Amino acid sequence: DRDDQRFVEIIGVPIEAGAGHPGALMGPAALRTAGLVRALRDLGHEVRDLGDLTPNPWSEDDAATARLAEITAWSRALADRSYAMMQGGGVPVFLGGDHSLSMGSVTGVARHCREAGTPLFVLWLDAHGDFNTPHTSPSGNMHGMPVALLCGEDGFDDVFPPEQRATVNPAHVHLFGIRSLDPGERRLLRARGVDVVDMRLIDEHGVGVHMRRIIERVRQAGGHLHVSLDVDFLDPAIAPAVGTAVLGGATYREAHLIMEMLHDAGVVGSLDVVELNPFLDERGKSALLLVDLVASLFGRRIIDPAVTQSQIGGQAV
Ligand code: HAR
Ligand code: MN
Ligand code: MN
Ligand code: MN
Repeated sequence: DRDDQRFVEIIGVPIEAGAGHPGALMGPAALRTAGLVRALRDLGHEVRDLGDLTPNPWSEDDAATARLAEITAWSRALADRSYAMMQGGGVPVFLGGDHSLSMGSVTGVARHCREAGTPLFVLWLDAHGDFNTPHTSPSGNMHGMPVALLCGEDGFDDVFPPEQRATVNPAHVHLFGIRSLDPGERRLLRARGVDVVDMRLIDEHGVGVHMRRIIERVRQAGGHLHVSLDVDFLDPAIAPAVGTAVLGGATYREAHLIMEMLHDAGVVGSLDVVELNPFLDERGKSALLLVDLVASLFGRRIIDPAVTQSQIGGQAV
């Protein structure tokens, strides 16, 4: 299942109903403009761009529930599409759109993994825990809730019909880069035993220590790793195109190192790139950085390994 032997399938999910600020629906277009498809093809991958997803029409009669109705329509369409993409054997890349899209993308991946008997792990690169429920959310914004839905928390009964649901074991979720949690989600995360690698741990140990731990775990289980990359994981100085910026995020090299280690491990089977709000970008710099990070995840390196001669203890590194 090494990603460099499989084709890459890209789909845009221009949804912004889960976010407090408009603009994320322009995300897929900005990532294409920044050269995502070309960057992956230059690495030798077969890339298929499926265009943007279209959900079934939803009714917005009631202003109070219109956003939930919209997210429900997108989630159901995306869960089916994500499952079909997984069954097709490629590596799906979901371009957001706000983070509520992961309710659909990961649900489809989880259904595939359940049927294949493959343990599913999720690496959630984000400033936020996204573990609120409708009962705990201070804002009501659904982009702050997808992990809770995926882990089967209460309050999401209307999003998927029972036959479409597929959940993720909270003990298989790794939140990474976290620096903003609300009181309710903090309690829930602790109660469910979710691994939270916050920025304090990253500062103290470096990203490498924790990435090695997570990668080893997925490898030993023979698992599938879904990576969900929220742009606000990155420091807002290098990626300003987010509606919910939080100071103290990942640096340029921390983010690239994560992607490089993931590529070398060959464990990533699906990817979300979410929360890019091009309306808030500075001359495309966030979109361009995201394209470079995805390229690192799919095999771009600084130096050809054949050129590297560094050794530690007589072993090539
Ligand atoms: N935790 C806050 C809330 O629920 C903010 C969530 C913001 N979420 C994202 N995605 N931008 O991570 O409202
Ligand atoms: Mn598979
Ligand atoms: Mn976030
Ligand atoms: Mn998020």
